[in-house]
Amino acid sequence: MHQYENLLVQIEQGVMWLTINRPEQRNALNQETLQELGDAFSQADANDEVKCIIIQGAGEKSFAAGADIKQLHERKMLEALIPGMQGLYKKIEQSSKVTIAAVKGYALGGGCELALACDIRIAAKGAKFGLPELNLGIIPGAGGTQRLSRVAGKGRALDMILTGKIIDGEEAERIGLVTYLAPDDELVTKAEEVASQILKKGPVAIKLAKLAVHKGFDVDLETAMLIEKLSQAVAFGTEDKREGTAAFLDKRTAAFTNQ
Ligand code: CO8
Repeated sequence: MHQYENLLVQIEQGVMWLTINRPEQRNALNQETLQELGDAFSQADANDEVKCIIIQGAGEKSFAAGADIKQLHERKMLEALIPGMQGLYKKIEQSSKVTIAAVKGYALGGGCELALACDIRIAAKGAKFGLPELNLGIIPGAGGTQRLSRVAGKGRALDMILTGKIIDGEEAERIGLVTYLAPDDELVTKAEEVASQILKKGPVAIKLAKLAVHKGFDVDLETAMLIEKLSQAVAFGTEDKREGTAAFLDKRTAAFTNQ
């Protein structure tokens, strides 16, 4: 695994921990950090040892305070058309590994959008979520206008985007922006607990379940059901399916092999 400038990477028992490490800049996501995140995801996807990726921010104050405004200030119109942050977050959403955002402190703008691109969001009670891009004369451009609407509803997304208000972890849980809430000092434990459930599952079934949910969400119901059925047919052809069902009948823990 590469050594990065702005990202700490640790692999422990099937979990890759990615820690955005620019705490003095509130973990603002500059181009270098985004590139490192992309590289770490490529490495994770190619590594069978990794089943789950947990993203967190270094320090107590921030998960990620969004795109680096110093760099945004210099960016020209056509540069907004490159895949950039939106492309990276698509890659994260489409990762074959389960992704968890463990949010403490600020998750603003591109930081909130990064959490939204993950499969599961866990927040400390004191976390602060917001999409304040309109204050800067721009709009959420890394999936925020779409993913927030999808998890919290169009009305709440419009409210958060148009007012730029910042909500705490409890409010984020109430509106469905986060899945789990934890006391500030138990965030890591909660993330480990959720990851431990995922580690017991077969990697092929994880990939297929993610594919069916994510791809199915954006198409009509009939097509979505077909995606589910075809994904299930693939699962039925795997050794993991034979092992999982046999283990249940033998009253033992399944030993999945990713085949
Ligand atoms: N970018 C650059 N630097 C930042 C950022 C940021 N997003 N956030 C904080 N910093 C820096 C500050 O400039 C400051 O630096 P310095 O010490 O050198 O002056 C340092 O971090 C500490 O910041 P504060 O003193 O402000 O710390 P506080 O704890 O008082 O406040 C906040 C923390 C509330 C997070 C505050 O810093 C803040 O409001 N930050 C900006 C949040 C924001 O507006 N985020 C949205 C950015 S835009 C975006 O994400 C767009 C994504 C889509 C892009 C698509 C492009 C095509």
